[in-house]
Amino acid sequence: MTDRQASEVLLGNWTGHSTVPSHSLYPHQWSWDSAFIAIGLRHLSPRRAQVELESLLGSQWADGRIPHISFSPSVARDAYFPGPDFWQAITRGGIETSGIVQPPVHALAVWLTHQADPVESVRRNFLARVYPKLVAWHTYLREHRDLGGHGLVAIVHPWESGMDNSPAWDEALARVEPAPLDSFTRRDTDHASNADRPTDLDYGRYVQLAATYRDHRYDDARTPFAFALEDPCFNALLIASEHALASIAAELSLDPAPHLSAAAELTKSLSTLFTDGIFRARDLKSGELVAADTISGLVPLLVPELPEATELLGTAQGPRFQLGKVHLVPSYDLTGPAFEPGRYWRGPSWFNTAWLIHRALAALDQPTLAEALRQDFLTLATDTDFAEYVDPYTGQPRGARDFSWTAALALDLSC
Ligand code: 2M8
Repeated sequence: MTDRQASEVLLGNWTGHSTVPSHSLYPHQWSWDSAFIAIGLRHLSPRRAQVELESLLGSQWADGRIPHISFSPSVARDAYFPGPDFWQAITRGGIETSGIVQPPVHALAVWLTHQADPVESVRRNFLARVYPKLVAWHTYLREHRDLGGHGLVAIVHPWESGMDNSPAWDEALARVEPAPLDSFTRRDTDHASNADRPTDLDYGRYVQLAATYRDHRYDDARTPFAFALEDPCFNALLIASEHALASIAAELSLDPAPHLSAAAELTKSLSTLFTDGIFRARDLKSGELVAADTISGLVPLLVPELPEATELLGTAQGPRFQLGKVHLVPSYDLTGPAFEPGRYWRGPSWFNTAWLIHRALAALDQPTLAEALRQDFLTLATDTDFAEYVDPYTGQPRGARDFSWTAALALDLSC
């Protein structure tokens, strides 16, 4: 793996103030992509990594939410669906955005970016400028999105999980009346194979859910959410980010205690999602834990001092995910009834989740597993031209190539 190839991908996808995940499939700025991208960019240019995160935070709403897409005015309005005309959301600063969110990995990215070059960070006053925005983001999630009252954040759209067509959402989505298929035009299948993407029926439901939220002006108290689930990955990343905020606060000579206590409370609440050796999403409509094991349920391995860590690590290595025996970490249970090795979040292995699991393994003092995962990651990233995702059995590339977070995280793991 050469750092030069990864750097070229990142430079090619840079737009002047942020990085597109892929010029063809995703030609705007995505929220959690930007966080992962900054984690790699910090090795190329710490300043550019700071700018990436600052520009994302520039699209933050007055209520604190960081929208999942920040639309670029220089890209055709219909280049991506759903585009700005669908979402009808604009910030006070005049930036057009979507109205939903994505997993909160940003504070962790900010902290890692700062650490890459503390002198440049202090010179640009980076932490002091972004800290209040990150606090507002977490406050939005905790105050507006604890829809179940369990002390956990709920997602209200599959896109909010970042794992759009995960089998974990099937049952909840089946209750949603899809928007008529002739009422919108997909653009994703212009750039990627139909077989690698969500189905048209999935899209009809995604559109319906987003339109309902939009039609209620993205008001969390008033929207009749047809889809609301507590996702383990989303909440685990919030916990990891609260720990990062504690480090940032200490660095700024502020009190880290509120962040540590928020992290402790969330960690306790997260335990209520643990069953059968893994974390599962709670469907707030049925009140039940969803009977589908996905990579989301392994991401809590990242949570410091997780009481369930040993059992969870056993599950990662067991038949459902075969950590160390297949490529990276599959997005869904290899033995599950809905497993498809090539379809997006229904089986393929992804580089961002592999990076999260690698980080967890290193923190859990599992050097052999961590190193094997790192080597597999670096080999696959270059062999597949930085693919968006891969078949867990064959390593065959799927989705986009020259994909930004694949290149960024490869750069991070090679340093
Ligand atoms: C994918 O999601 C978008 C919608 O947000 C899409 O399919 O059009 C997901 O993989 C998501 O996790 C990712 O952030 C986004 C951009 O890379 O693409």
